[in-house]
Amino acid sequence: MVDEKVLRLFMLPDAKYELSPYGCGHINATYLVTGGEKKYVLQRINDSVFKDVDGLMRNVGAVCEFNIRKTAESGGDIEKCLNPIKTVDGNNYAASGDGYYRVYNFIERTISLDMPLSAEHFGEGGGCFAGFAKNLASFDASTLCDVIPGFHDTGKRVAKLLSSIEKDEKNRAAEVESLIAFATERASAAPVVTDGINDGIIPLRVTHNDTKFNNLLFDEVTKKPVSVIDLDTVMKGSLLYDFGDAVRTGCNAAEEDEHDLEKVVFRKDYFDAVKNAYLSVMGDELTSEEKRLMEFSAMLMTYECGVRFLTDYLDGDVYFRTHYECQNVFRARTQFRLVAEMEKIFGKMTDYIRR
Ligand code: ADP
Ligand code: GN1
Ligand code: MG
Repeated sequence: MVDEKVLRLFMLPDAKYELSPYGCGHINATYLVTGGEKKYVLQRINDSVFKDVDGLMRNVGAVCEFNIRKTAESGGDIEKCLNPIKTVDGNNYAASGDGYYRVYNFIERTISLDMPLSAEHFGEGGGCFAGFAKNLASFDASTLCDVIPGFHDTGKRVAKLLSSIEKDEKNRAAEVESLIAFATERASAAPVVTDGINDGIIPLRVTHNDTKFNNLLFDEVTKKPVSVIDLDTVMKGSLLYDFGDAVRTGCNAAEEDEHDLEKVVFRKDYFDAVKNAYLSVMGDELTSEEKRLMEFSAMLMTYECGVRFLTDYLDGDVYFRTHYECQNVFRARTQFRLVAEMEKIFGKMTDYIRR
């Protein structure tokens, strides 16, 4: 647990603040800060995941500022925008002891949800992510640093899995043979989106890159989406990454680490709702190749996430926060089952290979 003295490094009104662990992200350590007139969110930035904390916080600062300006221009409520609180030195993060910390305004009267409440609700959430991409369309992407190079380069993710299988440092590969087989059978489809980018038929845009459902905040009463959060991975990317990753969490009827695979049902009505929402916001800008690959991207991003969970299990659970032994195996199993369910509706991933 972090010491609340770290808060003195930030420009916060004097008060006797208290910290309590908050949210259920897999990467940063998040604390709710209470005791003052306003609440805040303190995060210890995971610097083994984000090697360039300074570059990361420059991205976050610039994107937040841009988003606040756009929101104000369109008459929106800027209190609902994520906004890093300055340190006493005028920075937007502070180094303290063994780590790096930042403080955000707490977005009041909101909740986060791991799953949408209905197909229509998922459409609204997906539309909010699409609106975020649209809002940032005029942001100069060349000013953003690649916080995690190749973050959604699925081919590279598969290559990393193969190398972890080869090393098998924790002697775990034999236990997960069927998952490894599932991953390798589909490996040839991994580069479809990156190939499209390299061929110039899929455009690069400023994208969020981590559009899981609990990276949205909802009004606690109306349950309407009010904010996009977790801006750590905002970089140049394909909108297919954002669409596909949103489908991964929003269309699964079960938890990300569900143990009972029978419960892992792909909700096609949720998919239709989110696809329509994306098309209504971004439809005019999408190329025909992007439209062709919307179903595929849902399978690809779910597959990629399964590959990453499986790799992390083989590496000894060093990347994603786990709460019990083998959680990464359950996470990978669920992702792969969801891919298999999608393949029944959309056709095999490998059917989408163009070249
Ligand atoms: P991680 O990268 O670990 O996923 P997030 O930035 O997504 O971290 O934060 C984790 C959780 O904390 C979110 O899912 C949300 O519930 C909550 N949260 C984060 N920032 C805020 C905020 N500014 N206001 C309210 N809740 C927040
Ligand atoms: C992580 O930070 P969080 O929990 O929102 C991960 C995503 C994965 C997701 C899987 C920076 O997201 O890429 O899709 O877990 N974020 C990072 O649940 O690796
Ligand atoms: Mg998060």
